[in-house]
Amino acid sequence: MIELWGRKNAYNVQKVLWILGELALDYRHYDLGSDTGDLETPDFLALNPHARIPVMRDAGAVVWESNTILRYLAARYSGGDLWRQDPFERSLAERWMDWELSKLQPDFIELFWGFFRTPDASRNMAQIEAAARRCAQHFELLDAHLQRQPYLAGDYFSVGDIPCAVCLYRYFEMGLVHTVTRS
Ligand SMILES: N[C@@H](CCC(=O)N[C@@H](CS)C(=O)NCC(=O)O)C(=O)O
Repeated sequence: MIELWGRKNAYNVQKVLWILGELALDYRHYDLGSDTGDLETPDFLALNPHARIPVMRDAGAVVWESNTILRYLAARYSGGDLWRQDPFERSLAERWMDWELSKLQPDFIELFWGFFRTPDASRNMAQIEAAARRCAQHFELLDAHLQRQPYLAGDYFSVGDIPCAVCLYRYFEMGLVHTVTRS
């Protein structure tokens, strides 16, 4: 049985919850993280020395880093649907995962933490607005790409769509688009 460690409201855990649902896989979930100290225990550090969630274990094999977990699950369980065998085709999905991790997510997390996780009085609005502008540029780029094709890798849903889509889900569902970028 697959096991997943990480609180459900964590950005990177949501990526893994999505693919587990997408592939209709059974799993056991341990809801932990967020300043409770439970990522610092010897048991958890033995799973992930970086003290971060998500962590997944499948038949004794431990995997951490959300996008790596996505690739693992897609490669192992999607029968080639979400993660293609051909290296070039696979790269069409994977480049968006790397882009999300290195470009989109840092700016989005700055926006999210600066706005939602910071009390009103302590918010640095100039910094928040700068992060919002950078996010808007990233989203315009995504939008332009998706004008040409329905999914990031082409005409099929792939593992490459999940990280960016989790970000977009948060952006729209949490009201950031109205509260920050249009204020
Ligand atoms: N690059 C890592 C980042 C992992 C990460 O920073 N996870 C956050 C949650 S999104 C975390 O562990 N936060 C500490 C906590 O929740 O206590 C990944 O994609 O898995």
